Amino acid sequence: MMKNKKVIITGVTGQDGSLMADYLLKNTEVTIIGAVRRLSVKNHQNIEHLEENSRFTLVDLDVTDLHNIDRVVSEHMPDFFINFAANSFVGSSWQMPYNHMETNCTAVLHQLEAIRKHAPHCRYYNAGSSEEFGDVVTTPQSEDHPLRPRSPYGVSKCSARHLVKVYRESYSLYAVQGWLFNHEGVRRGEEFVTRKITKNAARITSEYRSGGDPIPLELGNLDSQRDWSDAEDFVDGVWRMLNQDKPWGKGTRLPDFPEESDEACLSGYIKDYVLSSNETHSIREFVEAAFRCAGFSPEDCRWDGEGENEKYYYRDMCIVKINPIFYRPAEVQLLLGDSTKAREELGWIPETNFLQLVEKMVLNDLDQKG
Ligand code: GDR
Repeated sequence: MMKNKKVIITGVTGQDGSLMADYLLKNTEVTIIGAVRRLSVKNHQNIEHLEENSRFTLVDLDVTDLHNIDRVVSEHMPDFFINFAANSFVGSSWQMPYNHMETNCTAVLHQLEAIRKHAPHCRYYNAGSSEEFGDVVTTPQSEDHPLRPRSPYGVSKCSARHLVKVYRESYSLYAVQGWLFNHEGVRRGEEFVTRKITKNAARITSEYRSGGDPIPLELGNLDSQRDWSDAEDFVDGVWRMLNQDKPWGKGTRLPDFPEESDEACLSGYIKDYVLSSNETHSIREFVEAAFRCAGFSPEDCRWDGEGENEKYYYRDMCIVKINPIFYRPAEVQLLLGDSTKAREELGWIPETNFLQLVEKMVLNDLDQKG
């Protein structure tokens, strides 16, 4: 049934976009149109392995260019449009708030308009974020938690969410925006705290083993807590959100879906879902787990000092210290998701837990060093 379906994926060179392409090529028969922003230096390392695949093509697309989006949608007439293009680094959103609003929100409006005009049958997914919950009032956070963003990034994602909902309800589009809690992996950008830690744990290990005197890793707030998952688990959840009328497994089909479902009818039934591991860990715990995986025995590691002077030692060697430039003007201190609905209604089952994720990332980075 999926054989002649076309899927546009924006942000296809990034972690989530490239994993989505891998997932769809492996598990479905769709063809993929990967949308890439033209850059003077090519950044295709995450999709190089797909470039010979006959079901995978590339198209130039800048999501902030309304006319460009309009043309790509009207020429390709996609069946699915998955928007992973975003400025996803929360920390930069205080320095470039306009860019965050334009890339993460106005661009979503361009996409919804193009779909409404040219391809109203197209199912649309926009990447939402746990950052929309922000200054949380209840823990854990499920779909019912209010939107209380703490950063321009969070505001941009909340605004996009309202647009997606309005277009779904006004024009009967199948348009959804999941709340994705933090999701990581070996393709994660190095500015995000998990990859920064695993890369530096690998660097420090290699320098220490070769008798050097490694420069410590510098971090900001060690006490914020995040609900981390494997991004590979999340692309499966996103595809389930785009196919809520599918019987995903025994007892997982939404009970009140209409038997004969056309898009207009479906749009009244579809929902936005939270994807999360349902566990939370501090940055400090991630640091400890990463160095343990890299071979530093926990008995020989210790935290010492307080606030900006806090340091992490392996024996008498400082391996982590604080640099206040990594503090944010406003912090989301605690995130803990509740993805019960996605698990029960979409049959979504994440496979990788926190420690497996840390280990996978550290081993990959050690391997690249070796
Ligand atoms: P986040 O991810 O902001 O949660 O957004 P990030 O990894 O950047 O920060 C997580 C937490 O770590 C603290 N922190 C540091 N963060 C970075 N980047 N660098 C540091 O040196 C550092 N030290 C401490 C941060 O203050 C924060 O509390 C991610 C992104 O992928 C978003 O796009 C996505 O929407 C959300 O996850 C869900």
